[in-house]
Amino acid sequence: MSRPTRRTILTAAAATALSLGLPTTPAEAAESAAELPKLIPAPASLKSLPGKDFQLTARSSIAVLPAYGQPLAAAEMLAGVLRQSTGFALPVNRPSSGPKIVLTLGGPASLGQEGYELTATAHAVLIRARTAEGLFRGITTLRQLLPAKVEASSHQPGPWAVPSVRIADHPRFGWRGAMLDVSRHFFPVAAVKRYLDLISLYKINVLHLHLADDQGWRIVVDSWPRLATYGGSTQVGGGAGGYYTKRDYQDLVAYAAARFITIVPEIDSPGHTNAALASYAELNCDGVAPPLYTGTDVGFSSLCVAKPLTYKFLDDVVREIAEITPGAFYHLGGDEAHSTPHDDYVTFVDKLQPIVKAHGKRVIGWDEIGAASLLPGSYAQHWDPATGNQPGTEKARNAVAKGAKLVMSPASRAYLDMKYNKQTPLGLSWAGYVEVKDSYDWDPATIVSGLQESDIAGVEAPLWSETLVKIADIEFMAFPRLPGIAELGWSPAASHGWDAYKLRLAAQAPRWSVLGVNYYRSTQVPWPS
Ligand code: TNX
Repeated sequence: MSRPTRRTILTAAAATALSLGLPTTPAEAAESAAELPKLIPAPASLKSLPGKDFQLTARSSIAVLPAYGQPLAAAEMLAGVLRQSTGFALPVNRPSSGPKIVLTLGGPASLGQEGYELTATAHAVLIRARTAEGLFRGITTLRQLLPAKVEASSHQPGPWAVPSVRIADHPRFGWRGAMLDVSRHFFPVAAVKRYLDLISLYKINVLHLHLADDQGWRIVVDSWPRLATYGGSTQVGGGAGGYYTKRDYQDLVAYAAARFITIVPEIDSPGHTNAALASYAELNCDGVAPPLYTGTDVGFSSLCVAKPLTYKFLDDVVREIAEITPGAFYHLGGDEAHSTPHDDYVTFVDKLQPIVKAHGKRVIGWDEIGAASLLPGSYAQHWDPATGNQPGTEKARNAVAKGAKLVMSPASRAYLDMKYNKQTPLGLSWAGYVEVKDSYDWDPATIVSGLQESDIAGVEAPLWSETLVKIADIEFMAFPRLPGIAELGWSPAASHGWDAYKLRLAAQAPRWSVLGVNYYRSTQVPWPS
């Protein structure tokens, strides 16, 4: 990123002014005006332009070309955000005399599916992209270029300036995920929507929902109704649990899609299946249903690999979930199957994959699935905390050797459920403490040895919920770490650097305050007071 470099000899008065943060000379004033806006994720290219800032006013409007279809939906969503806080009418595609925001479909092929260009001058903000998705990502950037109070849900006083800039941007990786465990504790639709709103601000494009584990089955399957009604009737600690109806799930899928986020459903198997085994005795090898489980142990349950009924069950489950999932992937779990003998595990993964394929989905699983042969186009999710060549990292290389691409979620970096430090009241620490710098300061392509950039599909930040019961808990663990993972997924490796990042991160805090986000005030970050 380029920054104007100009040396000025300071007078004493100027030095005082400087220490107060005031512009000193006209040249200094120009230089501070040219300070780059603090964006997360950092765009691929960002340059200050000379000339006055753009000002959104009561006479501004939003213009879209073409004036129909998805670009119009993106424009209406932007107008919805801006009208609430500015109180301006901001008509869409009706002539007005003030400075305009213009959204256009088009631009060079190099922008790709999610890329965009944004040019802000005194006259207009122009966002150009080849897809509605690209326009949406550009709108996300525009929101960060406006003052933090633009995120408020009530009228705020202006001014509403956008610095004069030129941005050309596209993501490094196609998969930039967040995972939410709704099994250990159940989170209602409204909480998941809130999380979708927050992650979309950082250009996250996948929400992986961990829908079934030992402690709860959280989605209706009509052909096996007790999974939800009985298997979903409790959670860690013995509370009431809950589950999504198909309509709830479809509501979440649509809400996510409006933010260009794809929902990836996970039904963990063959381990982590106590809720299913408790719901149907016939799924157990011995025909006896275990009790529901409300503790936090892992690795004690397994589907019965030898029983044909197991695959009839999975065929029904995958079919019903695939029917209501427009995204390409079905996550079959596959982690910590400590009670499934190794040969059985491989047999199981071999048998489940064609079922997933038959229902039109591609497979993703935790990286243990590399023990089996993998169908072309499969992804494996690397979660072991090990780095470099350490034991544990071979699972990622195995999966790549089987033809899979990797979603990188190393627990020692990307797990949002790890405590920040010893004092953190929530979370676990089996993978160590993960402070904000730890979660940001790594490279998805090099954290495990022996991988190429092209082996990496992207990154994902999992949030397991053994200790989390409410949305404020989710927020506290995700913020401020989630924006860092989002940046690792989006921004070019060359833009990486903690010293600059921590300033950009600090600049997000006023936005979180306006949005009421319960974030952790890490001492590593120079928060504005
Ligand atoms: C390991 S990571 C698990 C989960 C736990 C998590 C807690 C992985 C694929 N499995 O079952 O919830 O640790 O951090």
